[in-house]
Order: sequence, then structure tokens, then C-alpha cells
Amino acid sequence: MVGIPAPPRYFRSASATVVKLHIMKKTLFPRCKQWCLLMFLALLSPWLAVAAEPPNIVFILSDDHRWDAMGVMGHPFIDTPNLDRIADEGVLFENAFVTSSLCSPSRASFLTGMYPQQHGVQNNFTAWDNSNVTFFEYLKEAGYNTAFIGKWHMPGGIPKLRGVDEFITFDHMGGQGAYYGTPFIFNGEHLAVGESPLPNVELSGYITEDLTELALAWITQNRDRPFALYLSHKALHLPMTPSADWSGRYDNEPVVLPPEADSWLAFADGNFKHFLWDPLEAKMRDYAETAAAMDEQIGRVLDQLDELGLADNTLLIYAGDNGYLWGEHRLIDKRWAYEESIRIPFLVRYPARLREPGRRNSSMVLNQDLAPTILEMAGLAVPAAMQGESLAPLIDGTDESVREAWIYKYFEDFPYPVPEQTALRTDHYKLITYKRGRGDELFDVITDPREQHNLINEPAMQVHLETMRAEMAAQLQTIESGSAR
Ligand SMILES: [Ca+2]
Repeated sequence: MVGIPAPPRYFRSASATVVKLHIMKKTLFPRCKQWCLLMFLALLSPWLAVAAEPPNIVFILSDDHRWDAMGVMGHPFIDTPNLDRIADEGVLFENAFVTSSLCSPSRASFLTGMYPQQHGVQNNFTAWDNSNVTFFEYLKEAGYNTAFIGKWHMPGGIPKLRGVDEFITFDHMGGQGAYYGTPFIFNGEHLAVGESPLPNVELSGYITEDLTELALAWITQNRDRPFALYLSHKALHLPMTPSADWSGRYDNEPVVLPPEADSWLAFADGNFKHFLWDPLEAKMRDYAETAAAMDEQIGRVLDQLDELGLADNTLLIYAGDNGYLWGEHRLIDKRWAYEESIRIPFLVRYPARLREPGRRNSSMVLNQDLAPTILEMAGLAVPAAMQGESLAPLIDGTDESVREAWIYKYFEDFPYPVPEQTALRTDHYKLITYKRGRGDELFDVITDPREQHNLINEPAMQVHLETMRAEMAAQLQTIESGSAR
């Protein structure tokens, strides 16, 4: 594997712990008797045992799933008992974001741990450069069996992805796939519609079910060794089509639009490009049913892990690739730097290691934190080129926060008329700058979470604004220079 520093094998966590304990013994317990240290080690022994055994990894990614479109986030009617279960048994990151709210750039960031400025997939037309290194390569080197199953959707064709044993994907509809009738590509070989990539797997034709079926079969095949599975759904992307079983279930649910929206917004203000040919409320019900149909399939993955006795030692992460504006700011779709567009669901479960299940963490975490998190949780070194942060300390509960401010960037994506924009997001404020078309905006995201009151000209905010502009410039320079973090 040229160009990749050889990562250490397993047991790094355990040996690092021994070093830490040695330091603690010298500094924190100078007069502690030997039995005292032994007691301390005994208390930590379950953790040490787990650290020596690499976890299985299951990452489930969905498309365009808003952070609040889940039961656990208080959605009024979407049924997501399985996502809720992951939150109950794990950690819910309630302030999770993407650094560019669009399918392709976001997906490349999940895989590489980098900002779009570094991995090069800046919009849906700039190609994936296969010299990019994904977390799969390090896992493979460490002995994992690996699979990528589902939506790839990055420009430049389907690559031969290094570090991935089984690559089941599609290029149908420009990589979007369809809810019904998507032919798969299996390790580069194009299959016919309905033809299964794996033996003894019967396909129903509905893509969320089929991808799940393939994932279940692959997990079973690989149950006896550390495995890493990336399960990437087409749902809930347009045309937001639920399975037949879920279709119509929410027909009578009342949908409350944002105050600035109306039923026919999809036909106004350039929003027609997003192909929502129904009243907004009807399309939102489709979206909700598609989400519930996906949740049901995620439940099958949870059940399978239980049945195989793998749930305890499996690091399971669920995330969305970007948010979705449902009429907020009179906008539809993603791309914009507003909260509804950049927030994502991000849930982590790892029973063998995780303390206090059911926790919520409010640190700002990013899509590019996935790769370093997976590597650290697998006991591997995080490469210096990865710009994300490992969330392991937040998952372990040994730290509460990994960053104070971060950069959002949307690059132009012809023919969509959304202007290039750069934002600096802190726990308290967001500064958005536009390349054209709009003036800069400053929002207090605590007192004004819907970003209705632009503070950019407020005299009292000018000193803070200058600090934010300086921080934005400094962070951009760091990101663009390729420096980590
Ligand atoms: Ca998307």
C-alpha cells in the first residue's frame, strides 16, 4: 500500500492505557500502595478487555435525512423506533453537521476525514480522485473484512476502491439509483436488474430492502472475524418513495409548514428545479413514510447483530449525508448554510465500550469526524492528513467537546442557482458570507435558531464580528493548506 504509513495492529489502545496508568501512578497516586493500583486496574478491566478486541464496524448512511426527522428528536409523527433504539442504547450527537451540504462532497468527507477543499469533491461534478485514501485502507491493513454496499454517487465513475473486499453499488440515474429497478454493480461487474450480487440473496426490488438484505447476508458471511460494513441508502432522497407497505400510512397526518412557506413553494423562487411536483405537505408525508420504511430496515440490521451475538462488540454509527430545507427561508433542498440544511442525524452505539447509554452530547461534530473516529475506536492511529477529530473521547464520556468553531463551504454546482457561500459556525453564532447575490449574515443560533434576525449591522456586534471574520480567514487558510485541524 504505497504512500500510507503502516498503522499499528490491534492492542494499541491497551498499551496506550498501560502507559497512561503508569503516568497516573507516578503523578496522581504517589503514595498509593500496590493493592490500590490493583483495585484501580480491576475496575478498568472490562474496558481493557474490550480495547484488546477490535470492534466490528457498521456505518449506515442515509440521504437527505434531516436531523429532526426522527422520533427521538421529537418529530410529531415519523415512526423511527429503531433509530430511537440506537439513541437509547448509545449516544445521540444533537449538534452534528456537514462541512458541505451536498451528496458528493459530504460522502467524500465521511470516507476520507477531510474537508472538500482537500479531497477535491467540491460539488456533484468534480470527480472523486482515487488517490484519496479512505478509512477502509487502514482497516483492511489491520485485518478487517470490508464491504461498501449502496450509494456511492460521486462523479468520475465507480472507482476500484482500495481496501474494500466487496463493493456493491450502482451508477443508475447518474449514481442516484431508483427506488425500484436499480441494477447493481458488483466489484466492477454490471449486473442485470433483479440480479443479486451475493448468492442466496433474494431481492424484493425496493432498494432500501435490497441493500439491507445484501448487508445482512454479508454480515452473516463475515461474522467470525472483524468486519467493517458501509451501508449507504438511497433513501430518503427524491423522489422520496416509500415501500408499498408504508405508502399512504401518513396520509392523514397534519403537516405544519414553516411560517414563511406555503403549499406551492416548490413552484416559486426557482425552487421548481427540485422537482417536487406536489403540494409541500404531500411531499413531506412521502418523505416521512420513506424514512419510516428505512427505519424498519435498520431494525433488521439491529436484530441480525443481536441474533448473531455481535451487537456488544459492534461499533454502529448512523448518519445522514446532509439536511433538507422544507420551506425555511422560502427554500427547498440543501446546499445553503442555514441550520436545516447543514444539520444531520448522528447516532453511535457500542455497548461493549460505551458508558451511560442514552446520553446526548452537544459538542459540534462533523461528517469528517467519522473516519478518525472509526480508526481510533479500532485501535489504529489516526493519519495526520485527516482533518476531522476522533469522537472516541466523547463516546467514552471522557471529554465533552472536540471543537469550538468550524468552517462550512458550499461550492457552486451548475445549474443550481445557489451562490457559493462560506460560514463560520460556533456554539453561539454563525457568520455566513456569500460570493454573490446576498449580503453577509450573522445569526445568534441560540436565541434565534431559525436564523430570522440578521445581526450583521448591529453596532453591538461589530467587535465580535471582526473576531469571527479573522477566525474564518485563519481556519480557511489551515484547511486549504492541508493542515490537519
Ligand atoms: Ca444528499
